Amino acid sequence: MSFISRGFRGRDQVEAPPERVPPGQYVTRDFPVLSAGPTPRISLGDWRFTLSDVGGLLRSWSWPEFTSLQTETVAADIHCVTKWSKLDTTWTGVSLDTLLADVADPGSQALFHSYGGYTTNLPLADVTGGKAWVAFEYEGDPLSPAHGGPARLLVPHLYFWKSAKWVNGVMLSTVDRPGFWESYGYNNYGDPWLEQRYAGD
Ligand SMILES: Nc1nc2c(c(=O)[nH]1)N[C@H]1C(S)=C(S)[C@@H](COP(=O)(O)O)O[C@H]1N2
Ligand SMILES: [Mo]
Repeated sequence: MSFISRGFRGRDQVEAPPERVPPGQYVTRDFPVLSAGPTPRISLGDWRFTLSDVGGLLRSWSWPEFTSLQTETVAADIHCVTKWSKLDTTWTGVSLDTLLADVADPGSQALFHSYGGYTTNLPLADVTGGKAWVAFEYEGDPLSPAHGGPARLLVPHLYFWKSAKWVNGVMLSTVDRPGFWESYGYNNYGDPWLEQRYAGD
C-alpha cells in the first residue's frame, strides 16, 4: 500500500473545479520558477522588442515606446508541462494584435526569442485574436526577473513553456521551425487540454 494516496494534497496543492484543470495537472497556490538557464538581467535602457520577418527587421520598440502602447489586463489560468497549474493569475501587457496591427503580410508562424537565447514557436493564429500578450506586470507589480521580467510572452491556452520569459522579439514566417523545448522532444503545439506534452502525444 502506498503511503501517499492518489487523493493526497500537499500544503501547496489546492482543490479546484475539475473543469478548470487539464488532464494530469494539479493546482498549486505557489508560483514555481522554471528556467533552463540563468536569469538574464536586462536594464530598461537597453531593452528592446523587435518584430522581424525573413526580409529583416520590421520594427522595434524601446521600453518607453513599448509601455506606452495600449495595454490590457488579463486574468488567466496557467498550466506547466511539469504538471502544476495556477488559477486566476493576472497580467498586464500589450496584445500581439496591437504589435502586429501594421504588418501587411505576417505569414503563418511566429518564432519568439528571448534574452539568454530561449526560443519557442507557435502558429500565428495562436498568438492573434486576443490569445497572447507581452506582459510586463504580474498582479499589478512589475514582472520580477525570475518570472521573466522586464517582459515575457503570455499564451495561457498552451503549456507554459510557450510563454517565453525575457522575450525580446518575434520572427514572423511561413515556415514552422521548432523552438528550444520543441527541438528537445516537447510537443510542437502543446495543448494542455489534449495533454500534448511530448512529440507524438
Ligand atoms: N526564456 C525562457 N522562457 C521560459 C523558460 C525558460 O527556461 N527560458 N521556461 C518555460 C517553462 S518550461 C515554463 S513552465 C515557464 C515557467 O515560468 P515561471 O518560471 O514564471 O513559472 O516559463 C517558460 N518560459
Ligand atoms: Mo514548463
